[in-house]
Amino acid sequence: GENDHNTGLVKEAEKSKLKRPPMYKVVLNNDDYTPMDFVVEVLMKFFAMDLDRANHIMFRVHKEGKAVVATYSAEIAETKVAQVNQYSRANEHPLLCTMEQE
Ligand code: TYC
Repeated sequence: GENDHNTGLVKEAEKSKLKRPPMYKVVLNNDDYTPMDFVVEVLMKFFAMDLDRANHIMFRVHKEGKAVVATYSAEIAETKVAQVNQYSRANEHPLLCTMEQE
């Protein structure tokens, strides 16, 4: 930006004001026990995916071990992770959802 020539000199307070909020990847992890249909249901219910997209992401997790489902601000990512893990536990499945800063 216009302050780039001052990058090393501008106050920390001014830099923080200009910085974009950190974004977080919401990750779905594979396991040996959660039924494929339940994973697809979760992706449709909490991430507004249609059936074809949910199946595609589910199989990516199944084959690769994990996959990024979506990227959000910290507060939304935390909410999605909590909702998925609570719903999985309520249905007695070990499905694990995690988040990582981009
Ligand atoms: N591996 C599971 C099975 O064979 C399916 C599965 C897919 C589980 C994705 C978790 O995040 C997951 N039933």
